[in-house]
Amino acid sequence: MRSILPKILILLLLSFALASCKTAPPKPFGACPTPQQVEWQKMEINMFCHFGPNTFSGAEWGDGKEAEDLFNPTHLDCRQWAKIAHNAGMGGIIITAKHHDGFCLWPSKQSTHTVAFSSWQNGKGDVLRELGEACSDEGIAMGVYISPWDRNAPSYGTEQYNKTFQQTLEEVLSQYGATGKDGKRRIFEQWFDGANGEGPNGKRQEYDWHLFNSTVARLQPDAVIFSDVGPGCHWVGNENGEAGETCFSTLNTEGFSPGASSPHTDTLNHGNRNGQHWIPAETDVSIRPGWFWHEGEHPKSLDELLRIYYTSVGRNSLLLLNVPPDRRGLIAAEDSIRLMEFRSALDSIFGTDLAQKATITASSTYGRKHEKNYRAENLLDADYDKYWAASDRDSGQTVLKLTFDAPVTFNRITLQEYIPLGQRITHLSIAYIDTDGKRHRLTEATTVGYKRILLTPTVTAKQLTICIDETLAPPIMNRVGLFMDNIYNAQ
Ligand code: FUL
Repeated sequence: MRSILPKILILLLLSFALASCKTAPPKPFGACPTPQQVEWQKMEINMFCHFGPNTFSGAEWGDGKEAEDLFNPTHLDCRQWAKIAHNAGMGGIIITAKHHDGFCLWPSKQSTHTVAFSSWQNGKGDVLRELGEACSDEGIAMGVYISPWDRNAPSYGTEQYNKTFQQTLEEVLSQYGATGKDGKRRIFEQWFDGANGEGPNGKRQEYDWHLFNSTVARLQPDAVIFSDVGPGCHWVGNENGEAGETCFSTLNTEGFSPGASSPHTDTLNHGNRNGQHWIPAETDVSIRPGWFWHEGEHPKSLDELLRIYYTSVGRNSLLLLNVPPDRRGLIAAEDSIRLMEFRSALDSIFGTDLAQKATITASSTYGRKHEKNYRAENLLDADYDKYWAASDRDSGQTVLKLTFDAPVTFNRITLQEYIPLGQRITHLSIAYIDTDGKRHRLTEATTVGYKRILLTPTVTAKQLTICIDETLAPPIMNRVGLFMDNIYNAQ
């Protein structure tokens, strides 16, 4: 008896020690986002504001020869823009600080084609300053579109222009932005247009992208840089609001640059499977036919906006919705009303998550049996950083099963991969068991990424199975949701 007791004690201690020891978290796979890119992706919808001389001339591309006095908003109120964006659930506004006509919405020292040379507010006006203050007050972020293509700059087409453009960036990125709690002005996204036409003297410019990007990184290290090829996020390849059904956030950029030398639009639309860099897609589309406000044009219908939401945010991309202010410098009432309808439709569709009623299990879970860090229940938890991970020894199919005490009726399924650890899923199929106990195939999909929304016929189910059958690495997800959309009827 005496000799056995210590052994039992040791065994007990050992098993206790084993039980309390935690498995190291799963390792990231492939190219992964920076924390800034994760925060950017969580914004989901932002507002684009095309505003400048074109608002007054009716053009889409000004030629750089327009008189400065043409720019003359009668009631500019950036607070109205910021309030509308905020109420529409958008996290930030990106303004065309300088479009292809070269006209600067702030008193730039690099140009004479600016607000300072107009009679608007006696040459003392500054749209960027007003927007920065408005965004700070509304608690939303500010970003800037600054076109490298400049149809006014006399030095365009020479090496000097790259330096002038760098100084232009310096001015904007060091003086403007939304003020954070620390009092610093922040620009959350720098938007670089790839368009590269002729300057005033008929010459084209070889852009020094390295100089431009490094200037942004130096002055606004947290800014996500948009261009056809990133480095922060990339153009989705069209202006219709449509990301590819297969949409990888990874992209191969070697040998490519923005503009004419960018990857094929089809590649931009789908990304590259297991691509070298994490450069997610941004879907830019206008609420109206033009990018700038034009007399006689009207905003898209609610149905069209919902379609765009499903094909952008619902396909692993961020939606940048352009809402152009009019000649008063205000967002027109019909656009603002449409945005509020859009917001309330999204709130009503996604307000009740029916998956919350489920008991959820996974055919495989990472870590030891007793560990709860990676369990399937995390898929129903709102905490972004709680996730389910499949066992790292898993190869082949992993099945998530949602079982309901009382059947649920739905037609939208949202899935989210935990992107800080990479994008892994490349195919899945979904089936359900109806109230009679019959099994039906429901839908299938390729990529998931940050967020995928699957549109299905309306079904009533006792059980739902998500079979993840093709991955680049064992799947890791942080959310599954089920919703009923009674507003947008197309599937
Ligand atoms: C394009 C520009 O040429 C359009 O005018 C618009 O600004 C759009 C967002 O990007 O490349």
